[in-house]
Amino acid sequence: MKYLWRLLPFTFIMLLAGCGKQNLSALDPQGPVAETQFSLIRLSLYIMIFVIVVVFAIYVFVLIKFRDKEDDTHMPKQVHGNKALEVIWTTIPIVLLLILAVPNVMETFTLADTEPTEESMTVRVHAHQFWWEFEYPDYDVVAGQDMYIPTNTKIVLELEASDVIHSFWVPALAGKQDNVPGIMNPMWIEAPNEGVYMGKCTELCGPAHWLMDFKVIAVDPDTFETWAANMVEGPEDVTETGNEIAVEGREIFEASCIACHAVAGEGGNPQGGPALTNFGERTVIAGYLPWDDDDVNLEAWIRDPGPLKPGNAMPAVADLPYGDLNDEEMEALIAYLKTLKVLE
Ligand code: HEC
Ligand SMILES: [Cu+2]
Repeated sequence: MKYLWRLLPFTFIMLLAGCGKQNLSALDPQGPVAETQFSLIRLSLYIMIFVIVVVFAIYVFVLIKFRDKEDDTHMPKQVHGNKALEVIWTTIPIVLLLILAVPNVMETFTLADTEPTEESMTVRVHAHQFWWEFEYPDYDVVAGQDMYIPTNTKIVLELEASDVIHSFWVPALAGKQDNVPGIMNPMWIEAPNEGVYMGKCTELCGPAHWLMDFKVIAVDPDTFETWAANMVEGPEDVTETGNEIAVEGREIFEASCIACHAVAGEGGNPQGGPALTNFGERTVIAGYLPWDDDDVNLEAWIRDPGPLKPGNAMPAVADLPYGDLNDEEMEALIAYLKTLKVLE
């Protein structure tokens, strides 16, 4: 007890951590889905608070009024049934449940309306141990880790999983829903403002489950169209930009990486690992590792991703066809990865 105050600074840190605009809170809902869900949470909370206040008020009143007094005979007045009371305490809960039920049922239909329309856009969300793949069937685009969406557009998500059960959660945009192998679970989101909405896997799916983060990046519809078109087209060809080091890097990439990583325009296999078409625009590596200016984390990831994200499916570079990389080769490969951009 004496040392409990030492925990105080941590409490403050935790409070402060909640302050930055991270878009990671269901209590700061954005868009129609999260706002509806939050209003239902609030409604049930208010009803519960009302019940607790009334029950406790009666409880305290009874405690005081009927407490043991000195001149008491210890035998309160005996009553047998009271119709009025019975009616009251049956009716009040029924009314409260109705107040709770009617908006819940109505909103459930709105939230479950995942039928694609003229205005909506569909994204298939494939969850893998331990990364996310976003497929845009209307655009023929496959993207890894970052899900770009246009603002103020209904996005119908078709959740799927390729190995075990995962769960898709972008707290500021919508409640969580499971990605189950062999089953397509639909849901929808809509982002009112441009910005980054943080997402997490919320189903224990293996050793690196806790690092299975992703982003929803909402951009204005015009930017989205540019993005989608360029994601099909692929990034600028490095041989045309005269970036000699990157050209060298691309050779290593084609020898060792393309078997699992797709780059539009280059080919490759998007099933083995995240598509890297726009990797140069990521701010983190593998969902969580900050991409620092000196590329320390990126180099560490390529050299040996195992310890950084336990159980992930990417081999160490030394075990790939091109073999281990010396510093220059690593620099070339990273220079190439940095050219993989489709916006700007
Ligand atoms: C056997 C398949 C495989 C090969 C070969 C492979 N990777 Fe990967 N890579 C993966 C998988 C799977 C992931 C996702 C890991 C995770 O986050 O769980 C990944 C993730 C990455 C990421 C992070 C992507 C992101 O969106 O943040 C980078 C960068 C990367 N790999 C680079 C490379 C490079 C460079 C090579 C070649 C030297 C390579 N990979 C070879 C499977 C592979
Ligand atoms: Cu997961």
